[in-house]
Amino acid sequence: MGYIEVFYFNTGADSVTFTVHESTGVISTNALLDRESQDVYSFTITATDSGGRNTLATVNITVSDVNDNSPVCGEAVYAASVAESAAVATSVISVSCPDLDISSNGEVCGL
Ligand SMILES: [Ca+2]
Ligand SMILES: [Ca+2]
Repeated sequence: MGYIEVFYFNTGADSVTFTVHESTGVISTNALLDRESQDVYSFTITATDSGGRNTLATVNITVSDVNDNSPVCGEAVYAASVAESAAVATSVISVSCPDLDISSNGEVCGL
């Protein structure tokens, strides 16, 4: 008989965040994720057969972004002055309100 029963174990540094089902190999989250805190996880899976032979594989998981942050302005109040003779389209002040999200979730518009 072959050693057809395989057991999977997560042995990497990020094994607290992800667990691997011992018999199915399905990897699941084990904690809430926050892409703005950590966007990539890497850990090692050990697959062991019932005869004790094993092999390793590296699992890299990227956390995709959701729009869970609002833009944050550098100042609560901006003050500027402009001459009454200013031409149309004269620049007055620039405000910056960056957004921690990425891609379209972090694009700030409407200023
Ligand atoms: Ca956002
Ligand atoms: Ca986000």
